[in-house]
Amino acid sequence: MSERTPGEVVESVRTGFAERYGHEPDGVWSAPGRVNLIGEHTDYNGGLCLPIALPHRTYAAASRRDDGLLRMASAQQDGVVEVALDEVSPEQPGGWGSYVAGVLWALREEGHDVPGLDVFVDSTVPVGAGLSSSAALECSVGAAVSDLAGLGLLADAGGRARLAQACIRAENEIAGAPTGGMDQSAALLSDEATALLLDCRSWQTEQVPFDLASAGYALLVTDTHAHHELVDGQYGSRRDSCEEAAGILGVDLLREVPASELDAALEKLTTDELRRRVKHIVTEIDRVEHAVAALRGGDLDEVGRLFDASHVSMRDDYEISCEELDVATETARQHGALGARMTGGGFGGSCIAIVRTESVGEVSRAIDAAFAERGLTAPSSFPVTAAGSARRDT
Ligand code: GAF
Repeated sequence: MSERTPGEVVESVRTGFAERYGHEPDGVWSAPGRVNLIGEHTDYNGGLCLPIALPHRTYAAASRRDDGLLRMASAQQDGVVEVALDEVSPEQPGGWGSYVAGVLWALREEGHDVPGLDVFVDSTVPVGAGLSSSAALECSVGAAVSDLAGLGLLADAGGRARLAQACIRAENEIAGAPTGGMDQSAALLSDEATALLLDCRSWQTEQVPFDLASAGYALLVTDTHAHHELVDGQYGSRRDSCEEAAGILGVDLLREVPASELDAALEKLTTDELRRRVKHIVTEIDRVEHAVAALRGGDLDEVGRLFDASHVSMRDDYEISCEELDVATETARQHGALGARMTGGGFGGSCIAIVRTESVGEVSRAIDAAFAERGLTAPSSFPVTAAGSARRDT
């Protein structure tokens, strides 16, 4: 986990830019990673989710070019990747550059006049940890393009929502990851000390107060360091199952199945697997509504119970957990967490737990010990608070 301050990363990204390109950047923009409090795999079903933005951010130093060329470099990658904006496609430039180039491509597809760019990025969001490093990259670049092309998309929630949609298209259509939009929305629309209640059917948002510290609690994130890769087929196969089930049930999106009609819907499905997948989605959307009510009512015990129920649903019905996530969440509970659940796409990545502030060290050490006992790679645990969204830094 990087301990660099935002000011240090802004400085280092400016220096890295100047070293690569031989001139100063026009500015530096940044966007956060996220953890989702609850509402997993609901976004592509038009459902509800409740992410917070992390203090960890990706920073993009950028300057305009007038020749339609995009050049990209990163503190975390070797070399400079180049592509002409007219040639951006799912094959070009490929690799990490697709997440950058895809954003410029998508904004052009939306009819915006987007110039070429020199970009240098650096990040404090752990990569492959399920903390949304891809969306942080897309949205930091999207913020830079919006300002440098004079699009004004950062000025209000409507513009930010349009920029989020462009970043979602970049990820789906150029980077080839069939994700659902929660992460880009979190990176662009979150506020400090609040969680973002996101309705992924209407794309309406509401801010829900999220300040565990004043109640004596902390949100502990554990990066299990277990493999997490969204383009490896498992995520897509869950999405396919949901679309298949929606087809059988005669709805466009599983969001249209109310929790009160779940049993009747399950009877219509043809396989146990489809029944389990639908059960997770319908109950998870319901849990988001209850979690929002519990947070608004200051009932953290209930939020913890909902975290636990969500984890069980993802482990047993959606089948996206793994040994590391189960061990970390179970250990956190045994050491007094009000609740714990995996967060993000699953199959590795991170989990979250609500723990008493004074127990953060004890719970982290207990998780380390449980991993060591089982011969699992050592995890990293760290408390987080809800941070702000994409912005211009200099
Ligand atoms: C990943 C995806 F990118 C999101 O769209 C969402 O589906 C999430 O997994 C699961 O809730 O982060």
